[in-house]
Amino acid sequence: MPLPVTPPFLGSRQLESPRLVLLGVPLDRTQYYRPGTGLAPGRIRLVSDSLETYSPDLHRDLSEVAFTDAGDVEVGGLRPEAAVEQITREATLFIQAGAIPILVGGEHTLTLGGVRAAHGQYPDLVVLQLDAHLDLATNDRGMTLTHGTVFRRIADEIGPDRLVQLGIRSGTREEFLAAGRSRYWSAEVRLPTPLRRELANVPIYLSIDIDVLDPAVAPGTGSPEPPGIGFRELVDFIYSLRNFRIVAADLVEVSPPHDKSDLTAIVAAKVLRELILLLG
Ligand SMILES: [Mn+2]
Repeated sequence: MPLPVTPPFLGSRQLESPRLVLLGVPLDRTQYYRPGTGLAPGRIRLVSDSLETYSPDLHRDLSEVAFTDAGDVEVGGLRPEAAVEQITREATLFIQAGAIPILVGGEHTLTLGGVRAAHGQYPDLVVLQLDAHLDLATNDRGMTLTHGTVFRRIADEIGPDRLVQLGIRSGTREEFLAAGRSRYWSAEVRLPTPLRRELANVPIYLSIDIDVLDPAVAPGTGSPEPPGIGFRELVDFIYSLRNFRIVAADLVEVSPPHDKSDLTAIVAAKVLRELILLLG
């Protein structure tokens, strides 16, 4: 079972059968330029207390949502492959119990665990990735599973036609060639109307890399990539998924040691609040 944490995320209640479960995943193994994402789950929980439980955009309060912070997945000291197996096991338990897990990273590598858990239950799963980077490398400094290769591994497992990549503005020539096989990719954070219709009744895994935002908005991340969208655009996109079947989600790559005045952690906490309220 996950480790208990103090304090839990804003508005968390201990419930028999929660609809939404937050799981911290302090995985921080493959970030070579500047590590720090392992500290994010704790920091995001801590700063979430500075927010209100009520969203004026959604007219909804966390007290009206069956939401539990279940603590952290124990990934300390594990290699990425073993950590991903641990994440898959724990996320699967919650999905089988009828809950929507929201994984809070940690590095983007953890998404493979969340996707495996969701794909095990929903074979027609589509992964919707919001990210500055394609993360489609076949190999990253000799390693096959890192936050730079994770969507290549996901495409290998569920099929590239099950991957939608938005906000993209960075990758190698080879990664952009690989992105040509994805269901869709765009620099914009927007779904064309025909694709929106196609995805309307499909189970969706939503993965939000905080670096999809402009580094001016979210400086505390491992691989900042100017330019990028603003906070308003990100939450409006999330609201636009209101009628979609989101079965699992994650928010990754916040790096507290590189943050300014906890700004990125607060942005992440507010994105999570809106996502929890929307899905609840
Ligand atoms: Mn990423």
